[in-house]
Amino acid sequence: MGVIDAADEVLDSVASELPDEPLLAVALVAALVALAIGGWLLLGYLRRTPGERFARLVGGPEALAVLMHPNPDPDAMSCALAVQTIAESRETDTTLYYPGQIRHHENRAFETVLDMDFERIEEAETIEETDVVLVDHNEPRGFRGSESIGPLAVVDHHPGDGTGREFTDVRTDNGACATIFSEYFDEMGWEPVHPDEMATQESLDEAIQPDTSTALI
Ligand SMILES: [Mn+2]
Repeated sequence: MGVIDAADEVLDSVASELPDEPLLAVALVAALVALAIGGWLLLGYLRRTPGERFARLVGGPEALAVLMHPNPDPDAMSCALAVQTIAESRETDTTLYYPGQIRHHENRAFETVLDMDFERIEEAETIEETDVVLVDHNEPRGFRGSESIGPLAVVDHHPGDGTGREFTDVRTDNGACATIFSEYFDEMGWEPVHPDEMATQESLDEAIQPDTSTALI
């Protein structure tokens, strides 16, 4: 409604005053229709929440890399898990990478208890995927060739100038990057699944699994 109705009205009024030249008339109508469709698409795009735009983006490529900052902490790890959850619900294979080490006891426990599968990298070549999403930092660092990575998307809460090619959501007033991803899930209408309901859940797409919600909290 709205744009379409308005375009209809315009088309009607134009039709009554169409020039006698048939080609010109056709061109005029075609231009108006193109304008109406363009406006409608633009409105749809603007109305989409950041979470929905992010989900569409990471659902695009066949394979996706998620990059955490060096020596990742629970915030970085939970965000990487959140990206994986969203991307894999859209059939995008996802690999989670980190430079440095996961050494602190609490960080190791986080990785073990939540049964996460992270790839440690020392150089950029290890990342095979073309599309990289950066979480909890906005400029790749801490490995050889990090400057060669041009991220597809950046989601972060630290100050800095790093941006993604197609998507940048940096909220420096947020205490945690995980808060941003919790909002994405909220905006998309995803609900957490209770561990007891895992077995009976028909599809785990568009549902937040216990590991992911635990990590984000
Ligand atoms: Mn953080």
